[in-house]
Amino acid sequence: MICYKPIRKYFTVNSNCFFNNMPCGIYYEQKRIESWKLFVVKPARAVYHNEKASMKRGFFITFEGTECAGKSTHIKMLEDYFRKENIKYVLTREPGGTEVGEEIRNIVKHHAGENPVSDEAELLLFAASRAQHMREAILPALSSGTTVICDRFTDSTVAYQGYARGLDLKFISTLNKFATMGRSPDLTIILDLTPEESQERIRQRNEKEKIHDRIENEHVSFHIKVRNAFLKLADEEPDRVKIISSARSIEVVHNDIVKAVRNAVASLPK
Ligand code: Z5A
Repeated sequence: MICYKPIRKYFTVNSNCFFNNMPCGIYYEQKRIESWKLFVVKPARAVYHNEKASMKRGFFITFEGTECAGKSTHIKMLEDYFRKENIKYVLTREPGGTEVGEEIRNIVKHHAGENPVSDEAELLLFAASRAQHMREAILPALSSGTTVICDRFTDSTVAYQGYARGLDLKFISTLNKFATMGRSPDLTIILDLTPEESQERIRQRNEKEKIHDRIENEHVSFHIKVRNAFLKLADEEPDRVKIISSARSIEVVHNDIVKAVRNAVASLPK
């Protein structure tokens, strides 16, 4: 039952145990006492499924971008590609992806009561949706070896609540780690559009259907901050985050997305 499998400076104990249907590994810090040739282990932290604790590992892709950047369009096309290639995947979104998350989604997107949702409450609502989503849907899928495509994730919180609303970035980073149990995407595709292009697509969409959307209704300066934040995130983490211009034909954008996915899968440690 105890499998002492040295992983860098950790031992994994009980790596086959489950908690709330999720594979769970407990890592112990290892200290070697030379003269006795003994290992003294001390509990360090519990880590639910992650790549160190499991043999199977699904690929985790997130899509980000400003309003109307084409996420839904391109996620659909990527689904078609995965189906053709017989790649097992699940599609999900944030906020949402679970019953609890979908209820939260309705509040953060459409709350129109007399008293507005505060910025702080909004941040915590996104985090609550994510925490539920990770435990109930994303981690179990990844641990079964299924690819997960998620429409928006932690980078949206950094861009919207952090850079655009001005909430504390360090706190957001801690909150994101807490909600995700430290699991970050393997690949994040940011579909990039200038705010003007984005506003034009919103205008065209609104001609067909206009629904009250709190965040979409923010001033253009807010959306400029969001876009700049996404560009900065790509600059900071070039291995994970890829910017793909969405101001080109749908087919050209799709081909770039497929290339980015194939490259990222190929570069995963085996
Ligand atoms: N949010 C947050 O603040 N913090 C967080 O932590 C998280 C989210 C997770 C979710 O809204 C909101 O929550 C979002 C951020 C915030 N709000 N904002 N703003 P959502 O999920 O409902 O909405 P969205 O993510 O912004 O997506 P969207 O508006 O539905 O757009 P999209 O999916 O990116 O675009 P689309 O529907 O695929 O395309 C829009 C139109 O453009 C459509 O007519 C297409 O045919 C057209 N299109 C797409 N690609 C092209 C190209 N290449 N050429 C021409 N036309 C194109």
